[in-house]
Amino acid sequence: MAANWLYYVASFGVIFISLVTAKCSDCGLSWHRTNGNCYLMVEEPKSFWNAEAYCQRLSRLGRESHLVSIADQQEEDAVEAYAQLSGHSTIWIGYEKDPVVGDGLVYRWTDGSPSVVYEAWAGGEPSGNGEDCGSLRNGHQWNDRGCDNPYPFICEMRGKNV
Ligand SMILES: [Ca+2]
Ligand SMILES: [Ca+2]
Repeated sequence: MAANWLYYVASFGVIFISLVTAKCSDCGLSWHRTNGNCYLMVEEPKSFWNAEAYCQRLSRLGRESHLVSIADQQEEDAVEAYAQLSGHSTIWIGYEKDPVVGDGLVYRWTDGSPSVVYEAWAGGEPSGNGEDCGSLRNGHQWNDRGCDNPYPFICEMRGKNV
């Protein structure tokens, strides 16, 4: 009886892991998978909007791709760890000054995620003054930069059920 019980628990574990793995297996081999989302570091520097357009072109059936959005500390930690592998001093993230709100330094995510819920600006940032697009500075903490500047960037493909 105890052996049967163990067998069922083990089977469930294998099925569960298979489902979690399958959820991200259609991102593509070069994507970095964590917490049900997939991230892709693109080394070729592009302006903010060219970077966002590049990420959108990587969308797959039912899975939108955009510049990375950072929803909470857990995702911040995951994205920082991934970003630091590349060693770039500035990397675009998908956070842009909300043109509807104007000059109020209110930001929004390009993928439509709820904004202003979680932010990790460096001290004194966002500085504004024509810097309207968000970046990761030295792999951690955020800094607004001029959107036309070309930087490497991280795309995110969200999980199917997110
Ligand atoms: Ca995200
Ligand atoms: Ca700034």
